Amino acid sequence: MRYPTLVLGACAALAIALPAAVVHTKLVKAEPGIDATVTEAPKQVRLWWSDRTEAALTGATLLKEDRSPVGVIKMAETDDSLSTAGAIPVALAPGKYIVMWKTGSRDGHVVRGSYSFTYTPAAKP
Ligand SMILES: [Cu+2]
Repeated sequence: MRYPTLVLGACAALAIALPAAVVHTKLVKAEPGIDATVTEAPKQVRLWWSDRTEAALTGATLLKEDRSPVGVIKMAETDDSLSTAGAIPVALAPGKYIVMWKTGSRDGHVVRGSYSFTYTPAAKP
């Protein structure tokens, strides 16, 4: 019997032992929301994960749409074991922002990703 030739990294090998969804932590929800438009300047970023994460391995950087840095968001644990949150260190001007995040997966790998949101103040009457 012949087996298909596969090139397996450590990650893929683990994915065979465990369902792939279990291996790597995913971002499931965020506040400000993923691709959301908010009318009040957000003061913190809160991220909800598919698995418990180590706050020490979790962090985020806020960027402007042109990818210039706005500030580092220091993530800490919350009362919800599946979420972390951190303060936005500056008052945000209206515009589109990118949250670049990283966290640790159960298999020890660092997972990174990003999402964007837009801050558009409500029109004054
Ligand atoms: Cu992995």
